[in-house]
Amino acid sequence: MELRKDFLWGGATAANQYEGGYLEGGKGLSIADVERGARHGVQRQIDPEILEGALYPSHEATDFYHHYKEDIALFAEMGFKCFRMSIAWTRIYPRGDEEEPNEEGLKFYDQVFDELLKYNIEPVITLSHYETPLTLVKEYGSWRNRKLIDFFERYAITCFTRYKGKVKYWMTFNEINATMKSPRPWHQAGIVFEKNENRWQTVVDASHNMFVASAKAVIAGHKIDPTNKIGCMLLTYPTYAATCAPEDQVEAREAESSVWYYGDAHVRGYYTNLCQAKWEKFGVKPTILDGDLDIMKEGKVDYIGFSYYFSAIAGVGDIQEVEGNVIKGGVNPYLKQTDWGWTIDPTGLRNVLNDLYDRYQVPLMIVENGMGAYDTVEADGSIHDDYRIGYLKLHIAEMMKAVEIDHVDLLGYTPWGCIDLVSAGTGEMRKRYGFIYVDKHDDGTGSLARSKKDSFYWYQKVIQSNGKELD
Ligand code: BGP
Repeated sequence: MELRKDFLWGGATAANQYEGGYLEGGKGLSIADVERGARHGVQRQIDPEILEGALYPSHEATDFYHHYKEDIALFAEMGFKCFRMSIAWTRIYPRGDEEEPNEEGLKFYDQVFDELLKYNIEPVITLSHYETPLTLVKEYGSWRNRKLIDFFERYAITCFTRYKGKVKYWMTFNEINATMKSPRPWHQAGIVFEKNENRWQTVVDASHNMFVASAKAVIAGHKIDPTNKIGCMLLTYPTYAATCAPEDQVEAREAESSVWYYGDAHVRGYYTNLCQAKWEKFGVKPTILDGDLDIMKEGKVDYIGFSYYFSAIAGVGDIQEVEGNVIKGGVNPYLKQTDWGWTIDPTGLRNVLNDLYDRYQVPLMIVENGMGAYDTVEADGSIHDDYRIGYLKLHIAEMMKAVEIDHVDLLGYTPWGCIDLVSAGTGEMRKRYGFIYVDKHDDGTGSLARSKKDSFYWYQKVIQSNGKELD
């Protein structure tokens, strides 16, 4: 099988890490706006309010808000067929609970989408990418509270209606399964567990509320425009057994189960035996109201968007663990790691493509993949990022095998942070993913000037040849 002729080559970003303009155009505060940065290897600190004098990397980020024309022209020059970005919920509903949307916020995205369409670049939109309105967290307890279902549905309907004819590809919640996998699901669900809170009760309830919200959005999105393709977004981390001892395989399967719990709920539209087994293991049950299960059944997603950065290992013995930005995983002695300790495993991408497609039989889209790395700007301004090219080349080659040899139905590939942006995990700027360099630094300084790295020209060739020329 060949890669589709209309394969969606592109790049991925998120408003909270890229857009900046955090108070402009009537925008309200989101959970990202109270996260401080940036310290190497240290998780970002969350404050209840914005503290005087502290550094908040997302406030300006790399300023897509004022540079979108320039940036989109560069994406077009690379040959992008699509561009994944998120809408900041707080630009549309600054508090999250208003009856009426903020017209200025809606207008901003109209301009962005028009600019993309001018170059025939298809927008791929995440509705909620680590950007829950802060008011919903402080006044409602975030996704613990069912009221958020209605707020999210209203927001989604506003976007589907306003951008009808401009946007066709949507995703509901970014890396939603990390709500279960992460010890602090702040990014995914706006939740930091309270001292005596039953963590698992909160996890299954918040997740249930998000499943119903996602399904309601899917139902509404299809009604508003039947050509809409609405997906979920899963964080994947294929996990190998530490040895060939069968007990290690049991551990590996268990470690991966968050992917299937959230995949089953979104794609199959019901809680499977795996989900029920999880509830028993945690000793809890989600609070399910009348009608919820019907909504989940009706609001099944059209495709699966997923991120893939690394694989992990699991087993019954002692295993050395390494932290990703939202989850931990066992270190694989056969594989190298990035400077941030993330395991590099191109074959894992082929495996995960097969695992997802075997189980669900719906189209897939790789909406995040990449390697955070230090870049050096040479005296003449050039940036020789052969390490980035090396990483992406191997991953694309495995992706092609999954399509050509294994017949996986793949819609597109959008490497993460196609232009430099703020790291979600640490808030750093020096952890760069981009084909396009942005002059912005960890201390908040920098001219925000854009320049092309070597990988820019390499990716341009990859797109032009529809993945045939990787060298
Ligand atoms: C994913 C998030 C992205 C992105 C990426 C890279 O988990 O969906 O928002 O940031 O990871 O992670 P980091 O920025 O921590 O390097």
